[in-house]
Amino acid sequence: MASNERAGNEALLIVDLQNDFCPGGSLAVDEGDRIAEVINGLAPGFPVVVATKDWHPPDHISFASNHPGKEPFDSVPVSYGEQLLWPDHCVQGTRGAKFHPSLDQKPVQLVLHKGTRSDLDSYSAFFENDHKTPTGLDGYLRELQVTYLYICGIATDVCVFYSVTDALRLGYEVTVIEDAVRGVDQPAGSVEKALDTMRANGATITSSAEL
Ligand code: VGL
Ligand code: ZN
Repeated sequence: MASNERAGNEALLIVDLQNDFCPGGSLAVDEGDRIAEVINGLAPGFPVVVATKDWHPPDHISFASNHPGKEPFDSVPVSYGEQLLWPDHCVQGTRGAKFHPSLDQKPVQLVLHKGTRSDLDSYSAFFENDHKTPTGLDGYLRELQVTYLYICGIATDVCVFYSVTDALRLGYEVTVIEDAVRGVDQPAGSVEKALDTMRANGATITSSAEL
């Protein structure tokens, strides 16, 4: 099926295509900016397009800078388990938190901000990291009768992975667009592992050319 003939129950979910996750950003993912072109080609064909933004306050719990003596990629125990620490990124209102300029925002209907609370991180587009607090996205998609989700964006092994995992758990049919995702891959091999796990959990992994 050509990308301009998507069915009415299909939505495209673009995860965190923001400056800080692209080359030059504070938590840059290799080639993060390269996926914009692929996404721009696909998005106009979808009846529903949602984009998420990681959107943290400066005192966010996931920033190593807010934990004296800790470095990025260390972890700390928090109320909802272990929190992996990151360089400061996607601070609300900053340039790093903006969508990458190569992303065409015109087809995007809903922009969902996540990770907005100081004391709670959010990798998944559906639930905060306590795995209980919903973002509202499931309700939005259900009301629009969406049952098929095509997921792209950053990072394959973090926010894309957790969004796919929750989407499957919530009963959506999920396809990951392999040439429209990029990962942190820290530690090395985690992108491959994330793809394998998503496939094992029932996601389809495919390329944009096959849509
Ligand atoms: C992400 C690390 C920290 C992501 C967000 O969008 O994958 N990764 N915050
Ligand atoms: Zn974050």
